[in-house]
Amino acid sequence: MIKTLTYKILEGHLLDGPIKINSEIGISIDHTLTQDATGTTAMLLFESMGMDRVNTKLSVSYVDHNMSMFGPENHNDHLYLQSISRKVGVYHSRPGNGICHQVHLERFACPGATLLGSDSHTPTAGGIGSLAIGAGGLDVAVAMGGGAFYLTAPKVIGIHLTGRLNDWVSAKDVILKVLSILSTKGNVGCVAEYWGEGVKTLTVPQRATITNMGAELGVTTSIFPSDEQTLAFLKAQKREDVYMPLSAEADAEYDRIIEINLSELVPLAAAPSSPDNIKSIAELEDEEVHQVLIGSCTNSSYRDLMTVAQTLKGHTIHRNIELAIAPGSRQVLTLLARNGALSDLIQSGARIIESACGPCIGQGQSPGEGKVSLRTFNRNFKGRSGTKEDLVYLVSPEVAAATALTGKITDPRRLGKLFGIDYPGITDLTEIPIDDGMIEAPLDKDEAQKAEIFRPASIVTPPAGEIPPEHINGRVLLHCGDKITTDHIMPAGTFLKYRSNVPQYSEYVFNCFNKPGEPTFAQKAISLRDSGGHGVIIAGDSYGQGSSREHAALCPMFLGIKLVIAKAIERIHRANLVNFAITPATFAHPGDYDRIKEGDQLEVIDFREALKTSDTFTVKNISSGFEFSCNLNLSSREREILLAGGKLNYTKSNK
Ligand code: MIC
Ligand code: SF4
Repeated sequence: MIKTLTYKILEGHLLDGPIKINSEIGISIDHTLTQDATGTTAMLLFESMGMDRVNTKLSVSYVDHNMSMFGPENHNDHLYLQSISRKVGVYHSRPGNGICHQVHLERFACPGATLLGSDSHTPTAGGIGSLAIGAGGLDVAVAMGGGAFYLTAPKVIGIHLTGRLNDWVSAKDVILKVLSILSTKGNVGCVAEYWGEGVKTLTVPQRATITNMGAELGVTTSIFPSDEQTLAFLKAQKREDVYMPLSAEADAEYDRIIEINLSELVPLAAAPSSPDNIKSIAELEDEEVHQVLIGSCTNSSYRDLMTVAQTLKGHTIHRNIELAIAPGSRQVLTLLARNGALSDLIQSGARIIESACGPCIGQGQSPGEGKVSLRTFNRNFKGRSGTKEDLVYLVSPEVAAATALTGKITDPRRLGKLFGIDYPGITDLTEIPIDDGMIEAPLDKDEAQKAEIFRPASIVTPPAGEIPPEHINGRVLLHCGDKITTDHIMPAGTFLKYRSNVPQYSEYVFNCFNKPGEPTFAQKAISLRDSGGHGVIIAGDSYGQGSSREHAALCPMFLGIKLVIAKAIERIHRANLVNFAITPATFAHPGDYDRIKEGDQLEVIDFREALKTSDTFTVKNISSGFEFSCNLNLSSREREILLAGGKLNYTKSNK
């Protein structure tokens, strides 16, 4: 077989094989990344496994998500993370230093390395040629301890790039184009690998925009070769020592090839409320907009923000628009401050917010109801902005800047005619003053022994899982449709501050489905759990897409959910369910989904026995008197984890 770049890196890291498409493999992890919203739990689980020192080449903890600090919880988390990082050997990027993926790309990511991160946009580092994968915090904790990471040996989709982007067309338009072809569904177990002449025309930050939002495809990761562009980026970051050229073998065998001619792309948008609802800006022009937000781990590079600054320079934003900018890293913000671009942005009327995730995770800047918000972010799931009925479009920085000036969705290619604005044509800097003062190195082993971990009362050790019941005595607590995201299961935004307290956070499970005056999902689940019943979730396609947050499994586990039956379940969430002893199953006949209602009593006899050996089990719907069959697509390792009552118990007993 002629090798893809993905398989070259996988083979170089193989611990448990053999590599055969669709079979489970274990790989070694060189680097890990955690952020505060998932990292506190990851670190607590690391401790619960009895670990006291990381066993990777590099582990970094970032504080970038929970930054609003209403109440003491967020600050407590920050201090816990700082203290445990120092002790267990993890670098700690302090609040203010920037968004994990942007900072990791700038300061740590290496071509050819494997990176596992407790955040679904970890594949950003694929822009530099890392094999970078998002996972639940428990999987990352195991990798921090030196354990293998298990994944399905992927199919590789080769995305062949030719041509060169035209002025005002952006890397964001490339990934939006890919999303229009592949959609957010049906790509589980695939990697998107970019190759071809067009690759050479894209800088590392542009590539990182593409691999970042590759997460929305539902692929395991996305990756670019490492070449002259990679070397130039690393030189500017004074890290050329980690450079190595990397590419697929000539005529590598891809499972599918997608052709994209960069020269033919036009400005695009993901319309409300899915990242694959792609429209051309030309189709949307003249739609009134009230908010423009620029930043996030997708579009925070120097080039992106300089392009915005140059476009807005000397103009005031339209009277209908509120514009806010969250630069992705302290490095980028400092560069803008030093060269005067920050003052151009401020002059134009932009509100500068801190270098963090901010509004991307619903921490402020929620739009008014029915008011269109244009964002350079990567997700526009309904309600993620903090406004229930929001209308969020995802666009490039170029479209965002043009729209900020006109108050209507605007094709930036018209800016010359409208305002006499020329294409800024920003290029990356070849030399950057480096300052890692906000990245704290861990203590050495001896000093670490004496160091204390900060343990405030707001941080509660997550509960361990239970062995699955012998028989399921279940009730359907929720019957939900397609594309239920982990944001629907476990909301972030203002609830983020409860991430370190599972019992408290669990009160908000499926909050978006709760109706005023009726018992909440959590209340129904707890009363069922306490009366000895087992909660069951029935779902459609792409269940659990989006974020890697393991709380979307951990909190339902706490509420007594034992089984999820869906038409299809997304990769990271499925792994999280197994890790927390909730069995993920799929309908053998997807049509059975329509025959089940909320409140139905379901029974599975010999459920535990089925988990041991069988690939299917039969569910009896007592309420309507029919039986249906479910598939269990479990590896033998996953069976063992489920039967042990989750990965924490499994890892402890296998130490
Ligand atoms: C997101 O973009 O949804 C997040 C917040 O970064 C999550 C992680 C989390 O929920 O903490 C992700 O993408 O994994
Ligand atoms: Fe942060 Fe948004 Fe990126 Fe998630 S997608 S890491 S919330 S900036």
